[in-house]
Amino acid sequence: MKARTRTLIAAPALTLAAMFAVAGPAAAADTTQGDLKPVPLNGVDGSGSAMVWVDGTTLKVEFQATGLLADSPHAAHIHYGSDAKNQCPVAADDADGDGHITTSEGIPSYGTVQVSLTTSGDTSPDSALAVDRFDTAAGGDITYERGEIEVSQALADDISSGEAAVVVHGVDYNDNGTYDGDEMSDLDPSLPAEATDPALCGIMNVSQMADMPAGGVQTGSGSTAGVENIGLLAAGGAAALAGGALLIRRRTLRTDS
Ligand SMILES: [Cu+2]
Repeated sequence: MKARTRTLIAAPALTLAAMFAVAGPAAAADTTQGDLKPVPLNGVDGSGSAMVWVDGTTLKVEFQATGLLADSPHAAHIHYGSDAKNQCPVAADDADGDGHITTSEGIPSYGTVQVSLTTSGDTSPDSALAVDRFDTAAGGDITYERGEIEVSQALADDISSGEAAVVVHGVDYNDNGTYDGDEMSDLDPSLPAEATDPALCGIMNVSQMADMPAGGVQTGSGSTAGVENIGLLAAGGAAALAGGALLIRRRTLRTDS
């Protein structure tokens, strides 16, 4: 009889845990992915791949790229435009016919900067050219991972739709191993065009792989992620009703958009 009593007491706790597991952030994540390919005309012999997980209004982004100008900062962004083609540029997008695709010439294809894929600090479009906070591609390679990137609900929905682009910038037209040249950037006239013209681009299509990577939306680089998860679980029971209301509100917003 004691065992049965215990089971009855334990049951509500299990139910709450199960509710949280279903309504929790990890289960709600949308996964998008795409291959990074050279932007035509820009002389890049590189490649890569990227994944973007959307969990409510929080993003986790991973990308790998090779064949970039080594040891030079490479601005990287998520681009999107509601009135863009949401494709990567083609050679015909060289509007001024100078033989290169500038960042601006790519905007009708991939849209404007929505998220700056910096290694630290701000990730808004304000940091689009924060050259001291982008990966410098040691040996020409970048392995990027960052979680807990907060965006608006509208942008989260746009990315979840599978039409956003990951664009990595920075090329070397004259093949001399550094950003230079007489042609200046269309984004910042104090920088060479080589420093900002797009190198690699990929559209982040909706993925069949539904799972978040190990560590979820946490950066996963230390043991604190586990501690935060324990805190989340502890708060989960009390917050279950509030969380449910939030999910309903999100769905409403999504329907309206
Ligand atoms: Cu960009």
